[in-house]
Amino acid sequence: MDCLFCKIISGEIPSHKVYEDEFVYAFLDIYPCSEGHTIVLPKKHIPRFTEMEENDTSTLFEAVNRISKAVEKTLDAQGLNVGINNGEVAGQTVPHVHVHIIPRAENDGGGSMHTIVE
Ligand code: DGP
Repeated sequence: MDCLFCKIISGEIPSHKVYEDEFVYAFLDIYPCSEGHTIVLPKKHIPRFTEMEENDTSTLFEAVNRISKAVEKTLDAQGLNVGINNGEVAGQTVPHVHVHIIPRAENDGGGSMHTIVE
């Protein structure tokens, strides 16, 4: 499978691993929006979020919730953006479903989801 994130999961491409279990892999984003910017993905190759089966989304988001709490605590972040770019027009550059966890702090200069559509 010629997929960048599948290669990261298999270890063919190195990554800074944050978490791994049977279904999910998490690692630090190479172009972080803030310190600790983490990507969580299902090990199963599924191109887009809207192609996922419901039970796979449950498994993914249970892990996202657990990892979000750990990231927030570890970095003492004041908040997080947790989100998915679904499809190229929405900014998805790697066609393997992934969730961004982006730690936020007051006055960090970043916007909110609204900034995209305003
Ligand atoms: P998206 O734009 O939602 O498809 O996010 C893809 C993210 O993947 C982007 O923020 C940068 C990150 N990324 C791309 N290539 C690599 C890589 O080789 N290693 C790591 N750690 N992250 C990568």
